[in-house]
Amino acid sequence: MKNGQQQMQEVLTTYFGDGVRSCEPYGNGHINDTYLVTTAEKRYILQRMNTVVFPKPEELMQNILGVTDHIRKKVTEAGLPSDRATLTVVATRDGKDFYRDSTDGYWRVYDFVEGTVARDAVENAEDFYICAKAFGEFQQYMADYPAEQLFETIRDFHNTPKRYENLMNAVARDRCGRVSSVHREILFARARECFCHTLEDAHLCDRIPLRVTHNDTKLNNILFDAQTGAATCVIDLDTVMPGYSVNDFGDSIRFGANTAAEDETDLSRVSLDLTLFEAYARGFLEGCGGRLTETEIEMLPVGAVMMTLECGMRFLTDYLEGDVYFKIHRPTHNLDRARNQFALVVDMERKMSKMKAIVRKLK
Ligand code: ADP
Ligand code: GN1
Ligand code: MG
Repeated sequence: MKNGQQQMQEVLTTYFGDGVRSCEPYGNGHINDTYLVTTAEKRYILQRMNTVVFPKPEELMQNILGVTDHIRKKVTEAGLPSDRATLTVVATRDGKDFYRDSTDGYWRVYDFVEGTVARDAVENAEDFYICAKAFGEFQQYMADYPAEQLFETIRDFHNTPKRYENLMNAVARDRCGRVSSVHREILFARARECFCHTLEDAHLCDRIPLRVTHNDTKLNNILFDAQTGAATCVIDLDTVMPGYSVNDFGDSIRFGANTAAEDETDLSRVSLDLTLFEAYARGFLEGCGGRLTETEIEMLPVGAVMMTLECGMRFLTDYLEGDVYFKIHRPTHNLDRARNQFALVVDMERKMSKMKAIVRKLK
């Protein structure tokens, strides 16, 4: 049986022979194990794909190759430089797009997108506007992508009623004996059960369409040019699937327009920054280039509350299930995150009419 270090050596040799100078953990993602690999010539991102989260890594990689090819083509057609505009998958030395190691671990390598930075917090409204425009443009690029070619990498990923159901199932199981300590949080979710259906119902009544969306529009899933601050590359393409545009909007607001970090435990610091909300709404609408329908635009604030509530329920579910999904760095990390997201939901509900007024003004 190989230990972790031997396993890593096997992977590095498969990709780089004996050319590796260093290999260090990298970034702040919650899902994959990410490493920065340096060779004499170049830098790379090596990721061990999370097969608990993504049970079919072959399909996942097929999606990524399709999506990155498509974006590269679109950018080239628009006469823009394409070298850093999307992720580039690097093949193993024997030409495979990913590597399955001898213990069934799945690995992939991307070119490191040089001269860029990922940010974990919004520094100013202008940066957030730039991020919004990039995620909006991403939807434009993907508008003519054949959705039937995309595998559903995580079933019911943003199906909020299903997320609610998962939470209630976790409560019933109480696998780790934690339910007694989170009654308030469970009641909080229960009180919003009806709201969870808003977008699914709107879709069923043909009020909002399914589009090819990113589905994980966190600020740190965009790389900014370190010199100019321009958005260079949308990354973390694991969840590109059919979804609702308002959820792509909402997930960015959830993360970036929170006045506190996602895991801040001092809940008095958690609130929705309406200036950032407005900057993002402006950028997103511009980026989408007039493609969103009137109803989608009207429902953008609903997307913000939906993604925040859903994410809070997902963190709470994971806490009850024993922290098996999201990476944690302290024992109550998922609970802290859930409480934080629920506090943000409360502030968003309070500010709903203001969010609506902003969106109406920008329309
Ligand atoms: P996760 O799914 O765990 O969030 P990501 O694919 O988002 O994993 O990668 C985690 C972090 O690694 C990103 O937030 C970013 O900082 C960095 N990163 C990922 N891919 C690249 C790349 N090709 N070039 C530079 N940085 C990258
Ligand atoms: C995860 O992979 P990352 O860290 O960009 C998660 C998102 C959550 C987010 C919460 C595939 O995003 O859905 O909103 O954590 N990604 C997946 O921070 O579940
Ligand atoms: Mg990420």
